[in-house]
Amino acid sequence: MLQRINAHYINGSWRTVAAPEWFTLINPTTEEAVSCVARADAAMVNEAVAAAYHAQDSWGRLEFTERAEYLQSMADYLQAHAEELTQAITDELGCPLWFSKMVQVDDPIDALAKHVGYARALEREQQWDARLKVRKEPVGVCGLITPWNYPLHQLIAKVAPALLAGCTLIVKPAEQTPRSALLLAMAAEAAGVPAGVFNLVLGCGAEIGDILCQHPDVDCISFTGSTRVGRLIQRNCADTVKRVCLELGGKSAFIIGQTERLADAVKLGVEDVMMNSGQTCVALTRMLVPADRYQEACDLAADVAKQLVVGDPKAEDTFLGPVVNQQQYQSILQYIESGIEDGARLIAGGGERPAGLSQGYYIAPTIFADVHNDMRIAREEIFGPVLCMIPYSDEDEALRLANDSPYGLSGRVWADDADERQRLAVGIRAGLIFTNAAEWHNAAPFGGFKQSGYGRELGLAGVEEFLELKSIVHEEAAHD
Ligand code: TXE
Repeated sequence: MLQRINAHYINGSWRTVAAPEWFTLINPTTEEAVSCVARADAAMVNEAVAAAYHAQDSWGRLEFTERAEYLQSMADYLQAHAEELTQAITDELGCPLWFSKMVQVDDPIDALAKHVGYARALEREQQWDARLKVRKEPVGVCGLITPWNYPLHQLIAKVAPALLAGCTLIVKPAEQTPRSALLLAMAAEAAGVPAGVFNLVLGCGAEIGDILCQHPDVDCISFTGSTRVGRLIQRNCADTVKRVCLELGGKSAFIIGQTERLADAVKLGVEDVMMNSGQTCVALTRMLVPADRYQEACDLAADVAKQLVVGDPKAEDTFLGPVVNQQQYQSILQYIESGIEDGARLIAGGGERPAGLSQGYYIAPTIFADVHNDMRIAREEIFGPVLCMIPYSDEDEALRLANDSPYGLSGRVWADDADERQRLAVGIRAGLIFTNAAEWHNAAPFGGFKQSGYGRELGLAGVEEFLELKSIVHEEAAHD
C-alpha cells in the first residue's frame, strides 16, 4: 500500500493540491515504491511567496534573541522526534540507522541549537562614529532549495540562519527526501513561528525553482546541489538581481604528508569517502600520498575498503547502505567504467553488487590506484563510494595536484609535524580544511572556493549571508 503525501505548509496552515501530479519514492534498499508525493502547483508556490512577503516586515522587526527562542523550540521538537526522523531518513536515503541517528539527525539538531547562541553575538545596530550608524537587516524573502544527501542538515544549515536573521522562507527540499522537511515544518508550527514566516512546498526542482528564481518578491535564493543546477539558478536569478548563495560539488583532496601513522591516516581517509555511500559533498575523494609510500598506502586502503560491511541499513554492523536511487547507481557505475577505460587500476570493489545482496542500489567500496589527476574519475564529482589514490613527489607537487581541480570545497591534511600541516592547510584553495583526525565542527563557516560555489553556511558567517547592512549617515552628531 503506497503512502500518499499531499501536504504543503503555507501561511501557517497545511494545504493539499486538489488534482495533483504525483512523484513516486522508491526505497533504495528494496527498490520498491513506498510513497507518492503530490507536487505543488504554480499557484501554490506563488501563494507561498505572497505569504512570506506579507510576513516579512513584522518578523524582521523582532530582536535576534526573540527569534532565537523560536529556534530553540524547533530544536526541542526535532529532538523529541529524533527517532522518527532517523527512520525516515534511512528509508528514503538508504544510509545505516546508526549513521542516520548520529550524523543525519543529532548533528543538525545540534547545529540548530548553536544558532540560538549566535543571537547574543549579533548586534542590530552599531555606532561607528558620531555620524554613522550601521544596521543589520534581513535580506527579505528567501527561497531555500536543498538536496537529498544530508536532508535535515542541508535544511537546517539554511533555515536556522535565515530565520535568525529575520528572513521569511519558502523551503523546497529534494524530491527524494521530503519527510525531514515535513517534520521541520511541523517543528515551526509547534514552535508557534508566525504564519507566513516558514513555508514548505514539495515538488519538482525545475518547476518550483524557476518560479522562485524569477519572482520579483523573492530577494534571495540559497541553493545546495549540483554545479549544473547551480549555474542555471545563477542565470535565472540575474534578471531580478537576487542575492544568491550556492553550495555545489567538490572533488576534495586528502594530502598525507610525513607521518608515522600512515595506517591511521589511510583508514580515516577511506572511511571518510565511503560513509553515506560516498554521497557527501565534502568527501575526500582524492588521496594524495608520498610516492615512496604509495604502494604501502594502496595496500592499506584496499584492506580497509574490503573490511567495510555493505548491506542492510538496519543491521548494526553495516557501514554502507545502497546509494539513493537508480539514476545515481547508473551514473556511479559509468564512472567506474571510465576509470578502468582510462587505465586506472582497481584495487578494491569495482561496482558489482556485493555477494549476498540480490536487490538494492548497492555499490562495493571502490578504490582505484595509478590514477592521474587528469582522468575523469579524478576531476568530476562521482558522488559514490569511489576513492582515487594519487602519488606525489614533494610538497609543491602535492599542493599543485590538490588545487588542480575546478572545485574547492574542502580538504584534509595529515602530517606529524605542525609546520608541515599548517603549510599544507594554508596551501589548499578550499573553504574547509581538516587537519589529522579532526572532526566536523558545527560552527565552522562552510562553503566553497572556485566552482564549489559561494556564500557560507553555519557559524556567525552563515547568518551574515542572510543580512543586509544599512548605513544611516546623520548630518551631525547622532542623536539618542
Ligand atoms: O542534484 P540537483 P541531483 C551533485 C552530485 C550528484 C549530482 C546530481 O554530484 O551526483 O549533483 O544530484 C533542485 N532549479 N550533488 O540531480 O538536481 C532539486 O529539486 C532549481 C551535490 O539530485 O542539483 C533538489 O532540491 N532547483 C550536492 C536540488 O535542486 C532545482 C548534493 C538538488 O538537485 C532545479 C546533491 C532547477 N532547475 C547533489 N533542478 C552537494 N553539494 O552536497 C533541480 N533542482
